[in-house]
Amino acid sequence: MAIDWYNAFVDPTYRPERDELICLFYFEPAAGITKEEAAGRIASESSTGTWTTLHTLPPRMKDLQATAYSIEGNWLKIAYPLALWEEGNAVQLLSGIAGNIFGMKAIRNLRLVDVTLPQAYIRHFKGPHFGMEGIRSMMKCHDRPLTGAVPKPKIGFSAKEHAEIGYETWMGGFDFVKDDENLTSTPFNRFEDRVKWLTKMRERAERETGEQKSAFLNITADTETMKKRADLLAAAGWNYAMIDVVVAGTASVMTMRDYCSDLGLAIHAHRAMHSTFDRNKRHGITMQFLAKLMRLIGVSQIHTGTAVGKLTGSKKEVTVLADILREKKTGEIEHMLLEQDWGNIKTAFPVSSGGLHPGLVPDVLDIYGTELILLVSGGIHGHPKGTRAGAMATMQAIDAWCEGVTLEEKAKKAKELAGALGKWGHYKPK
Ligand code: CAP
Ligand code: MG
Repeated sequence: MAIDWYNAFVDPTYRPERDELICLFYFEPAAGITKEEAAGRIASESSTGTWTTLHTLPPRMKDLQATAYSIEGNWLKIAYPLALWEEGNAVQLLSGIAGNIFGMKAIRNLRLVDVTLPQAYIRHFKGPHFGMEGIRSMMKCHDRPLTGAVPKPKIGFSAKEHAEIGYETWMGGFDFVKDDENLTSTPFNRFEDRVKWLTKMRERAERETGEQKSAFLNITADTETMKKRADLLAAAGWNYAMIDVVVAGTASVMTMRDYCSDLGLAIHAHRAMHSTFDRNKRHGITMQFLAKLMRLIGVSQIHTGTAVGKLTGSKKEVTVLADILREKKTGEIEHMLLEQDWGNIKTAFPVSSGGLHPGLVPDVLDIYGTELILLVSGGIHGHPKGTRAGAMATMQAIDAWCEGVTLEEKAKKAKELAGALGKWGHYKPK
């Protein structure tokens, strides 16, 4: 009797069924292991198999086996029967396709690049509550990027100081104030106090500008605490909650999607910790997959990068991430993206943030167009004339792009923008 049966999971003649999940992996076999042997192990251990032949193997098991059906160089496609997966349980999906296989000795490197989710799988998920259109109606803003900023320095302000900076941000024309990913409820800035002070400042800014204003207050904590904080936000008339979705974990984000939806709260998803697993091009999980998972679960928006700012992510990656969130259907891009039809799942906003300032706004809008959330934080608070002038300079930069004129041209009549260009020009932080 053979020791193992991994080759039973490899079939280059196999053609996937319409209701099967398809995964694209990048893989490198360990020394002495062929690509077929490695592929068999990946398909086997992420579905029904194990390292050795078994005494008893009920025939129906065959129908549950995943099949490695395409091996092109170091690129592998595997088809997974629908019956393997619990309806509506994205956490279980990760246990399968992002589980043990990443630790196999026979695989030197493995990267989960993307997955095609069939309608038969997607229909068990609700997706985003509002969709981009719903967010735009909620914010009464339809013809430009939505804008926001995090008070900087990231953490250290009292709740009152934080809210006063928020007021200046709103008065400069921005739509949102955002907590930083590491600001939750610290001794010097308690969540409850921040809600109280920001609510006061929001009402004042809305009264004085006549514009709809909002904020992404960070509720990240254990799930029960997140529920209590979401209740507080809804009670104070807010329409958003922010969650660090990677560190909070897929299970709690699923719970909070429904909880926030019932409260009428959109979810702003920060992706802190994503770079621990998506930056290495040979091992880990891509941001494409994370963005897809979060749209499926139902966040309203998630960070997708700038290509020109201080954090990693190429122009191509950023563009692909925006499509994953905004498009009804996406086509295959070799070695990067599998085709996807989202069916009734609503859209989500890409969020561009990280080292941006007014001088980089045209670069970002050239990539994204106007369908995004643009977060410029250090890039407004660092303005020579302060936060409100920095926000005004950013709005002027957006106007310049929409009018098709250069920033320098616009700055002739826009002193805040001139001030920003004077300090940063078109500097790309690194
Ligand atoms: C940006 C930011 C965001 C990053 C997250 C920061 O501040 O608040 O957390 O953009 O990265 O803490 O760095 P600045 P990403 O605008 O002052 O740089 O968007 O890539 O997920
Ligand atoms: Mg931050």
